Amino acid sequence: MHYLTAGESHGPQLTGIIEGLPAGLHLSFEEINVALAARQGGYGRGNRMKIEKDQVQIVGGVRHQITLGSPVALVVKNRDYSHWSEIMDPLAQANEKNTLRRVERPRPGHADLVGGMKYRHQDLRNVLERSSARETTMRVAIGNICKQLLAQLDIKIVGYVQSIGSFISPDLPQDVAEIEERIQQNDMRMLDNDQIEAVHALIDQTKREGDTLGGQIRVVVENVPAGLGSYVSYDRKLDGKIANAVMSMNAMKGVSIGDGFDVAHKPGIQVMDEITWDQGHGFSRTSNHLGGFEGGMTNGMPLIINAAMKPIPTLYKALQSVNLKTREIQKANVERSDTTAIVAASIVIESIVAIELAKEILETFESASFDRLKEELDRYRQEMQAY
Ligand code: EPS
Repeated sequence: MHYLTAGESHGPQLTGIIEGLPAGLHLSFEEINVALAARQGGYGRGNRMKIEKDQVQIVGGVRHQITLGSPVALVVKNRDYSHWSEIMDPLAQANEKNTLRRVERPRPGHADLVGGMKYRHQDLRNVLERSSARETTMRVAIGNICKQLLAQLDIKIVGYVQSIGSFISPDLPQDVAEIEERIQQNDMRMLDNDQIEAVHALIDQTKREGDTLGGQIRVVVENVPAGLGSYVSYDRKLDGKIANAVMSMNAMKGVSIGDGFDVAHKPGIQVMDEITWDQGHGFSRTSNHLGGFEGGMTNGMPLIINAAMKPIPTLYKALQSVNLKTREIQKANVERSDTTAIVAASIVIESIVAIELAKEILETFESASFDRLKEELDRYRQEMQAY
């Protein structure tokens, strides 16, 4: 399975095509729209999210809510395009009026400057329109389809906010249902409700200062069969593929598995997960420091993937930049933005991990028909248990 997205932040629409989904998969479009709404939410988002009401349209590959095995084509319209239709018109020739909102003072930390240098753009709007995290809308739609596929194979996944500023979730539950219940009780997708008021205050204060915040995200996946991915070649290691995909999300600066960077300063006895066996489950581990991966393969324990997001680079209190035309030192362009998009990012990273897992499963097992895929996976699970 592979996919492609296209579309600019203030262009007419976002478009996605997924190739390689099995036929016979039942899809709920309501569920995709719920995920899109969740991506728009969270405390600390800016005004763009008040304009948009993201809804997916399916324009290929599905009939009567069931996939056909042909490419699935998706569209999400940008409502904001009505305000930008002249400036973003794909067909009109450039003139004085439709080039008014030029961006010439690149924002430090954004793709603006290097994107302009690489693609020879003098108006950096040509970079920011595509490098904007608006693109992740389509990845959430595609990710939710993959999440539905995984759910129908009894694999559950959830992404949540592990930390923002100095507020860190105290414990590490690995039970997806428990995590879901706890994060639905607040608008930060955090485990600990008691912290939320203080987190809101931090975001409000940061906004007043014209500044932004990043944070950490954790994704937990439950009931993944052992043996996905492979140790035999570097490019078949599933933890590597997931890390690559997580880093493809805007603003991610770190990715780790299980105890992550902490393993570097712990002795081996505290890091390895001891092996146990029982008749009902077969082999398992007594702990999960390694986050469900050994030798680049899933080991049957829950997957734990962590991601570190840098603060959004668009600052209302602009940092130093250089004007592309005059070469004068000036403040960077100020574009409308969010104080933090960490909640949105937790949905996006969850989606990205779902996509990578779905890809791996569809590559490992026969995948023309969803029912046959399920039968094969069930047989494989039995074999793993009996080993
Ligand atoms: C985003 C849409 C964008 C930003 C944000 C994420 O909308 P606009 O640029 O119209 O305000 O809110 O993108 C950025 C912060 C960025 O630097 O690109 C979205 O849909 O998630």
